[in-house]
Amino acid sequence: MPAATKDLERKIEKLREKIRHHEYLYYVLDNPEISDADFDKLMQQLKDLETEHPSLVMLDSPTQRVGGKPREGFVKVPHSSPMLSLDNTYNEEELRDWERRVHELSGRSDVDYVCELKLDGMSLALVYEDGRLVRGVTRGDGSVGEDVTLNVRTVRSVPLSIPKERLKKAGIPRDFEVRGELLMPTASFKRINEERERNGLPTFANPRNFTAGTVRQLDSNVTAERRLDYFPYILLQNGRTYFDRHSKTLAALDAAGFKVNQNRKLLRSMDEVWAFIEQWEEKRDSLPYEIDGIVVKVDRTALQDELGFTGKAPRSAIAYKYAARGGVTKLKGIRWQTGRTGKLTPVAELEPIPIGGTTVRNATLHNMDEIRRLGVKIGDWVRVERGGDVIPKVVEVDKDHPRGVTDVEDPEKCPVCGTKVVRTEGEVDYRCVNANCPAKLLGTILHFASRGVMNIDGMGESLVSQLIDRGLAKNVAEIYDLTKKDLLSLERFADKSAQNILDEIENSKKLPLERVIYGLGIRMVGERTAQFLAEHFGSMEELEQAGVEELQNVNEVGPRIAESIVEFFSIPANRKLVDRLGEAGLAFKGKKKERGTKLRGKTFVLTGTLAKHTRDEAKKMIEDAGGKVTGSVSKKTDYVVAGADAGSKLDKAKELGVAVIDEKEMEKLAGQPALSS
Ligand code: 0OX
Repeated sequence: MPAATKDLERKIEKLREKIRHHEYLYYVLDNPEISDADFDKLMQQLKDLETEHPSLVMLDSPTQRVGGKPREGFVKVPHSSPMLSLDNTYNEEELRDWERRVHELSGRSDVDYVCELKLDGMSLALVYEDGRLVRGVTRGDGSVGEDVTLNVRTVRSVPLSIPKERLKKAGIPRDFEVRGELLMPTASFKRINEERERNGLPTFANPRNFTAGTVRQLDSNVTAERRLDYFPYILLQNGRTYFDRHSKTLAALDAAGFKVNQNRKLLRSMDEVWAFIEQWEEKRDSLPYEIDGIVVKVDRTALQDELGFTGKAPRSAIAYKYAARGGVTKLKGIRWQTGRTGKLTPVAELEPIPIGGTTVRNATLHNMDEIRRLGVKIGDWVRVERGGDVIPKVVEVDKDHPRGVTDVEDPEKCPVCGTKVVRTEGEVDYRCVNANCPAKLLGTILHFASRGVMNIDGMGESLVSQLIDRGLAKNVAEIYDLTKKDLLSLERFADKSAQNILDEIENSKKLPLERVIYGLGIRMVGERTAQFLAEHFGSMEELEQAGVEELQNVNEVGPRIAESIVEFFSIPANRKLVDRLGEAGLAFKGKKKERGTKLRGKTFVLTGTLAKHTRDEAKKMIEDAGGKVTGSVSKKTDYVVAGADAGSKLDKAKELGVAVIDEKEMEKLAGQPALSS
């Protein structure tokens, strides 16, 4: 190898190390030392170098987290040793019984324990060979799991490789396996679920289900966006525990750069264990993820081996489950609630019940299908649960109580405006189709003001309802006409709180064009689409005037979204509203992202593994040249770019007679100099 290449290789590897270090500070330690912008700059430098020198791209490069070969399904993989589960206890007595058995079976009474939080996620094994992540496998049935490596690679707290020296220092062999918990932090869960709700997509009941759905996504781009996190607690070599104490395992994983949960403790008696359990029951709401209990583990590996297993669980560990924050209460009735998009949601009206420190009077029942699935009738006693921040929900009918007799009826009219509701063929939800329904107005203003949109902190349901009732907010633009006097006339407003809201409103004017577009609440225009629209058109005026054809040149905008946008701007009241927002001084100009025109109007589908580019890079290349990349092949597809192991999309292209090209031809079409491999 020429010396120049060697130098370059060293330079690239040094840059990768630097990026890995900052990823570690950010995603594992939660303590970044540089700004996001500076981090992005480093990443861009690396991407540029790798694009220039594709032969030097390595699988463990920080640029390679997303992408790779899409699979039609997930391959089954046997575990190196059974992936065990935990037995549960529900009160102090059961826990003390467990301790007694440990003492009896081991013949010792001086047992050390490690307490860990019981994270409410899903267990996942990661296999490393020569310090590199080679496989991520779900628990499955405990003996055989599913290979979800491509998705696991997108989890930023999972190291793709660990330097030799670091492993050595941590005392970990080069080939090893870790097992731990994959989870979705509550904030991501809330944000993504709310966005799905706003865009009319089905929502997930809790972060655990969302995690399971996310790790089994066929498109790793989706997994990457959902920001999962991973906390390991087991270290194996050839299927066996490596260290002689569990506390050493956790310390070693920590030292190797894994995100080991810090809320753990080595304890020397069951009284100390009990104190730990009680302490965390109080504090569980302050955590950024959900826990459902505490896991108590015997520290010494030799003692663990001696204790053995019962069925699928080790006798050396036990879960103490906190009572689910829920309870059983009577369902007094059901009322329908109209949201921003006109969707009607059934809300259970309950006999008030205290759950986790608040009194719960209402809980969601999602939709009519869920009501049928639960078989719930008015007058039933139902079990209601609530997770950390999540809306309480009815989870089952308690059949030990006398059953209710009144069936839940499908809604006929919008509960707010009285308009007859409609249900489109094949859809689960009923909708109010009255454009002027006040419930839609409430939802629209709440969406507009919410975090991630116009960020008007303090503008919640109670304030917005009052504004609507008093005729002070007949549309979102009128927020910008509010005066201090208006606010002082409302309940619970004093000079200071009124001024705070006015300051928040003023600050929202500084937010960029994409936020304003998102805030308009156009159906099917979520955060990402709003961003692409802002980049494509560069101004509200241009967006307003765009036709269905032009709109479809925007990244990820298809005919349905394009029509929804055109329809929105065709309504005179909406145009007037937009004008008023402009007059109020909101950002109507953005930065057009200059894109080439070579591939304008051309639609591409990528399939298989490309040799020189990641999927993201190929997509960017096509988009930068004005083309569009979509996920499925249809008659409208102009080109299918096929890499190695292309699957059903390639077959479909052939069937429809769509042009199939390779990576080199794609580069040529996009006007890129063909890179040599
Ligand atoms: C958790 C968790 C789960 C696994 C089988 C034997 C020990 N959900 O946080 N399991 C374990 O360990 C078990 N530890 C945990 N912290």
